[in-house]
Amino acid sequence: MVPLVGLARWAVMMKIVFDGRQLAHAPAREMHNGDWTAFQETPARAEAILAAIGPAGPARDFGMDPLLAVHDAAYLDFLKIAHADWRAAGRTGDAIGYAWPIVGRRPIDLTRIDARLGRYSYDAVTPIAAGTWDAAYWSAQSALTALDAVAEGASGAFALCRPPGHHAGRDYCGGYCFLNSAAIVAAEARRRGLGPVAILDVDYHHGNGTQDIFLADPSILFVSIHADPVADYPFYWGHPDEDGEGAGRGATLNLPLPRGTGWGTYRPALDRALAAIADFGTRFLVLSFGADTYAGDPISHFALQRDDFAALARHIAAAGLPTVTVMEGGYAAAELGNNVAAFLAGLSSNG
Ligand code: Q9C
Ligand code: ZN
Repeated sequence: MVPLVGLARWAVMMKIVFDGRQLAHAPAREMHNGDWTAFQETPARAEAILAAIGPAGPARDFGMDPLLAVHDAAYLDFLKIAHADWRAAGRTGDAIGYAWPIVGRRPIDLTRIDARLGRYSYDAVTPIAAGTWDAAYWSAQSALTALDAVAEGASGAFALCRPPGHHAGRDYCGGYCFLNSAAIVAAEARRRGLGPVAILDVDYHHGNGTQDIFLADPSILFVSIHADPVADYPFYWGHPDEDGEGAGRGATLNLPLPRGTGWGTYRPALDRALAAIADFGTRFLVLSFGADTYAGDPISHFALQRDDFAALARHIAAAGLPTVTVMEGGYAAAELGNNVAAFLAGLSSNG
């Protein structure tokens, strides 16, 4: 094998799961700052990561039950047929909503595709293409396969989830996400008696879907380090006063950071996150990993470098918890593979 000159080679020593059917989701474009631009969450992202981290094992099929433990059945039915309904309505291209029922409208059970797109989504960056359901289904199954490896005794496993999941809630898609793999893994880990379960979300964007799913649930801790939503997507979630609801008060922790954040600012927030995870009595960790905190990310504004991903991962690994890592965002195509490889190498290290 010819070593790559000038590039650190990162040895990734953990089970990696990916299913080729996850490539089927390939919308053409998204709404960005008032214009149509090329869709960022491309199949090429997964291919770049695979090229850098080595071969992946296939997903096993755990069926619909673990998905239904987190998502609304009517939402899943909608996702399965939304693109076909769109075509049946005489449309071309990808299905996308243009009217949303803002909070306070009655949940009327309408059938028109546009009404249903609005009902089950909250933004205009998440088109549904012909292959979306299949890709999202196998993305979630990859995550469940990674969980299975850890439940069988592996210290960690990585699911190359794509499409990502952390912006998807119980009954909505958004932020390029359809099925919330991190939440599905967390709920399934709890069901298997592996808890207490914590979810640590280190994607650049707040994991609003994951937060919503467990907001009133005291049994799963959700901790997120992300760009301050005052200035960044998803705007309406991820503020520091959001700490859970009802019985779930105290089981949500939001640590927003300013634009420009590098490792020096990030690390103290990570220490707080890990302290909360330890205090919770966590015995099983689900890690929502986004590489969009990278300095060169085209849609984000943090300043982490490739080596910082290794340091970030080593700090998390020092907690010594069985961990399922699921891929979320990361859009700097040329560096994405190396950044993910650095992160996974750091996770595999012992301290
Ligand atoms: N002007 C994930 O990283 N659009 N989703 C941002 C910036 C939405 C990101 C536009 C970003 C969604 C999984
Ligand atoms: Zn993101």
